[in-house]
Amino acid sequence: MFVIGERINGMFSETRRGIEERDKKIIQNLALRQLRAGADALDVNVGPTKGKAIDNMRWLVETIQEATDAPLCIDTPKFDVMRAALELCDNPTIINSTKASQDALDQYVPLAVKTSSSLIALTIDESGVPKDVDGRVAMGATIVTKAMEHGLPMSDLYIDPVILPVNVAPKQPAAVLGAINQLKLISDPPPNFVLGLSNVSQNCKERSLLNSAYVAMAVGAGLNAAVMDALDEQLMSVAITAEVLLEKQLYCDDYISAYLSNK
Ligand code: THG
Repeated sequence: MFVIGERINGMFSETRRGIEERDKKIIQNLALRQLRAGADALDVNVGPTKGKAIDNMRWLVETIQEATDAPLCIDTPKFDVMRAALELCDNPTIINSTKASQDALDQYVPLAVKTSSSLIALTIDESGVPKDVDGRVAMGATIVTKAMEHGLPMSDLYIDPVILPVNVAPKQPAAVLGAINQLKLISDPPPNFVLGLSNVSQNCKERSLLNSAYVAMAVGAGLNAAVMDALDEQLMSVAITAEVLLEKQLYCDDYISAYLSNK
């Protein structure tokens, strides 16, 4: 499982304060704690911070890169902010994200190819998030076709079938799993599959339990990456265990520590 730590996001009050007060220690500590807990990459999202998004994003990228050379996952819906961040990134980078409309794909897929970045593409277009499996599969097919057209290898493409909170959209968790199952079959080799896992439990009680149960189900459907809370030990252990049970990782008596120390 490719774990993208979610904590460097202005949605969290501690991170927001770090960005607004230009407090490098807060951000660098969050970066290192997530990597120590098993994150492979770090999501970088300015969220609802004061100031210009482009300045905040540039500062975040530079601040994190002073502390680590882990891959960054630049999380912004704004193309100019994305381009500015990619210019500063020294290491392999993930573009998070593009929508599945033709115009957006024609902008973002060439940007990924030109900058040798991976690309997360959401199954969202002008009409929003599809309500069912079929809508997601149709958009996933559009994304794969565009990636092939522009020469982006499937190993660099991550399809995100967009999970919504279970308390307001109770049919969506199952629809997302159905979409991953079907989309795995449309291309050989298949692309990667990613989710913003914590979305599923937003504004719910028992967040860790919901996230943990869902990650096990999603890994079973074919999920191989997630923007997730790497600092939640139970969640990380369940994700690793799900992979052991599908023989994506080898079992040994100490498989959790073996997995984490192999990072
Ligand atoms: N897909 C992709 N990227 C994404 C998402 C996605 N990036 C952003 C988001 N969705 C995933 N990251 C988060 C980060 C935080 C929360 C949810 C998803 C979250 N935050 C607390 C809340 O809203 O309750 C913040 C409050 C706090 O603790 O301070 O839940 O879907 N590709």
